Amino acid sequence: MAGSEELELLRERLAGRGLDIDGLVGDLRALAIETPSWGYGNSGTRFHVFPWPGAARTPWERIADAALVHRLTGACPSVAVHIPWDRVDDFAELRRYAEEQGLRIGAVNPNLFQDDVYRLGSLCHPEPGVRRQALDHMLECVEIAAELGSTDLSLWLADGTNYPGQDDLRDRHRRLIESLEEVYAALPDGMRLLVEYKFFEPAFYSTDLPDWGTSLLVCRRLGPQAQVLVDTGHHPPGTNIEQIVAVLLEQGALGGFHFNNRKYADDDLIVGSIDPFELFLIATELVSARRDPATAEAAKRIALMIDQAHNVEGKIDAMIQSVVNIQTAYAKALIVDRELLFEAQRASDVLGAHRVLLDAYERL
Ligand code: LRH
Ligand code: MN
Repeated sequence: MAGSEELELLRERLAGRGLDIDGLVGDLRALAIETPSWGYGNSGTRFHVFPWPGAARTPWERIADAALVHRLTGACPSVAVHIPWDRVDDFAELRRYAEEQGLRIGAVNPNLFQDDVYRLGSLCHPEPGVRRQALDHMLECVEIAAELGSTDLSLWLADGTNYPGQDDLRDRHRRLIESLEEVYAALPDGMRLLVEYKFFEPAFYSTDLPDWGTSLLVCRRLGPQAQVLVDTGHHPPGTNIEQIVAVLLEQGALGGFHFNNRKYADDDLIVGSIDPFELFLIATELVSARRDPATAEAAKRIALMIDQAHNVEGKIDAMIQSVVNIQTAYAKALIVDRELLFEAQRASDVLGAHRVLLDAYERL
């Protein structure tokens, strides 16, 4: 690798700033990106699902495709699963199958949004019987995660309302807390509950976990094994996602990402395909926290997961492009001249500081 003119040039320039390129390449090689089983199958919109020839159809095929992406990239040692989409009769066998192919089962995602009984919600539903059914699914997923050797239970709730007055918003929040306290109590040591938020859809008036603040409050209420999951497609347009990431990193409350990109709503497009600069700024916050002794420990345990739907493109090709886009953003973040940045910030050199980031972004 050291042979290429360009790389040599970069090596000298970085060495000039006390940055050892082999060390940076080591950091990049250590970047572990988790791919979603559901990203390998056919997916679409409410308008149509366009079948892709050879797309994975079963949990086994989805894991095999994830293993292929890991062999090709060397950067995706784990695959997230979704229950019941990836339900099998013998989860120990699925675990063995994955491990035989060099893969670890990552986050287990319960599904509380595809059952008829969840019309008015699941863990926040007004009826105790429906909440019980949702809780039983969550508790089953805790067991499945343990059987699969997974340490992350990744929860996204579609729960919400469509009309003002449809339900009591304070009561829904109380039900959410009560339900999650029972789930939290069932978590074995070492297992995390990742609490994902989303500002709307499928609910169109209120969503019970709409934003990072509500997710953080819920996590704080539950305890240290509960952390916030930031899906980069779940914010109103114009939201400063890298600032949310910085605050959660500083609070030691960020447990994971669902990387994807959007132009309008929750479009689940390839990460970095619409706004690569935003992805670079998110990576810059992550690298900064990993370099800061005060936040490094927590920042190293953040799950870097992809969550996308590939409606018109090849699934494996799209996943590899996504991995490369994340690696590229992370590589650019690694070469940010931190000393120069801090100096310019301390000197209130507004554009000087801004140009330090632009320099790294445009250099690679
Ligand atoms: C919801 C979401 C959630 C998954 C689903 C596939 O929009 O981001 O993380 O369960 O997509
Ligand atoms: Mn998501």
